[in-house]
Amino acid sequence: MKLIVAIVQDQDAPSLIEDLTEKEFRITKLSSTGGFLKAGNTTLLIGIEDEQLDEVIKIIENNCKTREITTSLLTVTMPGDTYIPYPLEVKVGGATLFILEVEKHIRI
Ligand code: 2BA
Repeated sequence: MKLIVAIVQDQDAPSLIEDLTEKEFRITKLSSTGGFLKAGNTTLLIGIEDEQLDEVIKIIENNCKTREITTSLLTVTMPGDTYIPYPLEVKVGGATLFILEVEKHIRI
């Protein structure tokens, strides 16, 4: 058995969850925040059998898009201690996946 930890963009989460639950996969949805952009994203925990891995990755690929966003995250120091926002282009991935081996899964 495997546990997929999938970090996806909030916009992609509803359709992804719908497609996964339709195929009878079980999911836990967590609200998360990216460390770099400090913006909300969605983390899904998906427990699956080994042979289901390719199918789940395909469903994630079909639902999650890479987007380029402009953020004013960085600041530039100006003379006199003035800070001005510095626009930065960031490509946010369709999904970041961590795939872990599960030693034991118990449902009580
Ligand atoms: P964030 O940390 O908010 O990162 C958003 C995007 O900003 C990243 O997209 C990447 O393009 C860029 N970025 C992140 N850290 C950076 C840095 N130190 N310097 C320059 N650019 C940086 P993705 O790589 O697609 O990541 C999307 C979200 O997935 C991340 O949001 C984070 O929540 C999660 N994530 C990605 N890689 C991770 C990892 N190795 N461990 C844990 N979470 C990860």
